[in-house]
Amino acid sequence: MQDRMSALDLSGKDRLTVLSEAPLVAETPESLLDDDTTPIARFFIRNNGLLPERVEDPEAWRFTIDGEVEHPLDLSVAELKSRFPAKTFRMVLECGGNGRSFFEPKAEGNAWTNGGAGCAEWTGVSLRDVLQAAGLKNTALFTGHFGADPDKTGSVERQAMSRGVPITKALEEHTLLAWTMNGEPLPFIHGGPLRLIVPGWPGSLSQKWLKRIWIRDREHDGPGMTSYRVPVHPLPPGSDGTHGETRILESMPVRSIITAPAHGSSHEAGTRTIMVRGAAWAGDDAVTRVDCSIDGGATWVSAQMTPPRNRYDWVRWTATVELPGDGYYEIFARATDSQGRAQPFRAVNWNPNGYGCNVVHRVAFMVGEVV
Ligand SMILES: Nc1nc2c(c(=O)[nH]1)N[C@H]1C(S)=C(S)[C@@H](COP(=O)(O)O)O[C@H]1N2
Ligand SMILES: [Mo]
Repeated sequence: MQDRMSALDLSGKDRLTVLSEAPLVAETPESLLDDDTTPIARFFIRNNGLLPERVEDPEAWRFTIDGEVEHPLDLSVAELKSRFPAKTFRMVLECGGNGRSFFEPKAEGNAWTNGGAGCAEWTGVSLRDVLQAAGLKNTALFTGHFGADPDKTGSVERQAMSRGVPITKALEEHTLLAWTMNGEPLPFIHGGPLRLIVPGWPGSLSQKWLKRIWIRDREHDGPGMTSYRVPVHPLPPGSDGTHGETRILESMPVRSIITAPAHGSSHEAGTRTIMVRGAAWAGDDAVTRVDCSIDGGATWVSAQMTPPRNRYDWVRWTATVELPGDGYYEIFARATDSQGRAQPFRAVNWNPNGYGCNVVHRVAFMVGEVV
């Protein structure tokens, strides 16, 4: 059996950047997010506690739905598959702290650049269909999610993380109980045999190793519910944030990443055209445009976007950028969402836990010899 304390197991993973060894947290360099569908080998990892016991038979994995329901359910993965229609959606999963390292001064927590995100094909059933079978009572207001992973001290009684969503989010068709990732059985490290996918909102809601959903008549109060909050009134950078009103972080902000060329790459002397490729997504909203600039935002070239396959899929985009000569360049990519919000150049929304940083992505490259 695998040692549950040995957290640093990156087998099957391809050049992820480790941000923390115990618990294991690893992000994907932007240039490795160049595929339309993020391969499992390149999908980021975020654990908050230890790993649960591995199971022999994924079909026999059980989970329960209880609380404010007429008929509490206790179902195996096999029963889920046979009782409810399976759906596949390609959807972004993004850590709530993605982009944190761009805050100044440094905010507390894992120093994500833009690689705490990936876009995979998830197959499962809509949580909504299962909740309908359980029969929601009028008092059903919120969910509480429970996984099998013990917390950092090894206590199975204490959850590593247990967050929840307002019932309206749980009832969206795209909120899935998933057992397949990119057509393969959901890998253990990504929460297999069964996990939640709550798209567009912080990844912490997408409970891995799912054992229980508690339907509640009030906001859930599990570990993790007091974090993932952002200030209602803007704070001066570096303040301790112990004062002032906060709200729960829900939809993630619009973000684009440049996946080619790679940061720090060199291109042949005389190169005058660069094909820029990337991805963009916007939490609950749609991406309406992506623009690129090589002059710090003085002029912009608009990107061609491939339409998303379904809601919560990312947009892949390309832009052709003309270069006036050899030398050093910085490309910026800036996405705009369906509410007209574009990515900012500066992270003026500083907060102690470093949420919501979506500054434009910058990639520097050279054409020709370094002089
Ligand atoms: N049971 C459990 N589920 C969890 C976590 C965890 O520590 N334990 N981490 C959450 C966080 S913070 C994120 S960002 C995503 C990461 O999913 P991944 O490791 O598959 O990329 O899982 C979420 N689900
Ligand atoms: Mo996260």
